[in-house]
Amino acid sequence: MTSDAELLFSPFRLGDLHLKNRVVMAPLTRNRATRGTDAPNELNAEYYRQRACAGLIVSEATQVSQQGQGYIWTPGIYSQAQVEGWKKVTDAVHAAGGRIFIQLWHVGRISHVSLQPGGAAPVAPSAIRAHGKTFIETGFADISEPRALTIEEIGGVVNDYAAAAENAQKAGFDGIEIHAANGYLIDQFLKDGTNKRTDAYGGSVENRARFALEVTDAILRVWGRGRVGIRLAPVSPFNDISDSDPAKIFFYLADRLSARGLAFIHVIEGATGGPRDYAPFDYIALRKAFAGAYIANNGYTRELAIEALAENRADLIAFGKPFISNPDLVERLRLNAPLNPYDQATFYGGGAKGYTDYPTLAQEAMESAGREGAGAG
Ligand code: 8OZ
Repeated sequence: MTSDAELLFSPFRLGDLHLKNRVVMAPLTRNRATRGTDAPNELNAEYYRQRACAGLIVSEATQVSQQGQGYIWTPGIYSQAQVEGWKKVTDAVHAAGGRIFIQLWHVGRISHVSLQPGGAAPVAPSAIRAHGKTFIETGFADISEPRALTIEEIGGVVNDYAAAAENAQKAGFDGIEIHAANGYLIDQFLKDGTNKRTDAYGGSVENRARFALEVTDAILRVWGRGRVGIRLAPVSPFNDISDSDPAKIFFYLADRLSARGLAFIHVIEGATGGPRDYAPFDYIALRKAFAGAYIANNGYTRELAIEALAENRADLIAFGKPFISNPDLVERLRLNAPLNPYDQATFYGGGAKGYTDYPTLAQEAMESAGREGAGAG
């Protein structure tokens, strides 16, 4: 193995945490929380335990309130049952030698009335409906028309994040990733395609970043800066979102987050799950504008990851889909072994199939030895 490849498997100090390697499991929505309570369960604990080889696991996006939910069977962190469910997950990951942050999520306008408290309209910075579908009990459905949050309500949503951050401590997480990407509530405030407010939360970059920074500060009061990071998607159009000048808002935000000593920014480079060169953006400059660690994400292969670390364009690399189908992804990357293909049909919803039944290399070897044994007999 070349020394360039070794970097991916070398330890890293993230905030005040020691990570055993530079491979991050990206947050992945799987819609397998317990029906009715949205609490994580034993199957979810087993799934995360299997993937504890990652230097850091970022949990699937987890709603901070029922209002923050936009898809069926995604987990929450606002009830006692959810805290207890997540404790099973964190205990399993820690027992297997892993580290896990929870990704805190409010979907804003990307929701459906059937998921909202009292069947109400989803909330957003401005009453602009997203073109697209969400996933509800009966299947895909058009995203509902949102209503604009009042200025008084915004403080309440910030409090929901703070309460969720406290619950995350009770549930035994190692830290928090704030989900500010992919067209959800924080991103909706940041970008001018979705934020048409004329109060202190809209207009200038300072105003559009206000909500993100208030949420960050509320979480920092609970956790301290060594344990908090944020996920950003400067140019991604995912969930019908756009901004007229992404560099302006994201460089401002990076500067303000850097001043707060946040542990990391986790950046989706390009279009989420799509082209990395979707729109021009200087990620190297963004990294330089931020004092903490830079986690790179989106379409990284072993080769791209090794190259990004060797060229000092990132500190850590987050892998998404490869982690779905390869519980032992770190070992496979280390050995440059083939990866199991993933089955897109089992990404969202369902049970163990396509979730906890992907084999490790060792299991594959045992199975083929078993077959050979049977053939010889
Ligand atoms: C896929 C399906 C539903 C939600 C994201 C939380 O993109 C998500 C998500 C992805 O950040």
